[in-house]
Amino acid sequence: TTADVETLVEVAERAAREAGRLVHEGRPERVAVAATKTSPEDVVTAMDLASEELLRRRLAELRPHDGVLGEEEGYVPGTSGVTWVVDPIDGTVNYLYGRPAYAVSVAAVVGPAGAPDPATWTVVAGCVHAPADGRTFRAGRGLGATLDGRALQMEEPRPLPGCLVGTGFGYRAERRRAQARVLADLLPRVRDIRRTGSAALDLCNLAAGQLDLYYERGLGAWDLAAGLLVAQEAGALVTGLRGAAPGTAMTVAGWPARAAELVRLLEDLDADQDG
Ligand code: LIP
Repeated sequence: TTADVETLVEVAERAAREAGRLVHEGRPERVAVAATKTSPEDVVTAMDLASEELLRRRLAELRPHDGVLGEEEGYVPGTSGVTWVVDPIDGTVNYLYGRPAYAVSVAAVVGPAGAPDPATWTVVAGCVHAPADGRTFRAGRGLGATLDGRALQMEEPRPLPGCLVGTGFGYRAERRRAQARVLADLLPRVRDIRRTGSAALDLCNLAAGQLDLYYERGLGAWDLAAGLLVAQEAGALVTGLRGAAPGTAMTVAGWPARAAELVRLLEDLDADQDG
């Protein structure tokens, strides 16, 4: 029901804000260079773990019968049919360098038994909280999406050559070579490309009109869940290639007609293949 969805959105926001505070206030001043005792990467990993632990603790307290899937500690099933899909820090490289484009992403999903899968889940509530730039995106299925309480509604963008397109890259060299090849074909056909470094924020920025389109290959469920709902509730089509659901193979998001155009282009470029 609407009240149930509203409750889940409240829980998502409360958990995301709390973890966001921990991550933001706990970031050492000069984490990127202060590599005396541990490496900067270790600091980030430790904060990822601490943030996920806090999320799990708070969700267990507020929603004791729900399951949780998190980037760091995997899937713990529940009994209620609701599973929380959490990313304790989305945009860890930005976090490492003190760049503000990182966020805590918390979503509630329902679907078949087992670990949540973007091919079969329904995301019902989500919050993406970016503590360093002080923005909070919320969405409830059927209830719309907001940024800091203001309703988000996408507008029809310009034709493709005028579109600002967000994307992201995987971490492995072979995947990156394939992604660079796709980019070489795409870049001359669009206004410009942005690589923000947080998939969750890319989807939210799309909802807020700061991007016209977004695509990325290789997303994890935790990168995708909350941002997907924010984008959908703001009017975006979020889809995969060749009729597939959005997910690891490919996620494309944007104003429906324009997203469909980008899907066709990415299909022609075999953007879902490494070869
Ligand atoms: C990252 C993303 C980034 C994407 C990377 C990675 P992390 O998440 O959100 O935009 O391009 O592939 O998944 O590792 O910072 O949680």
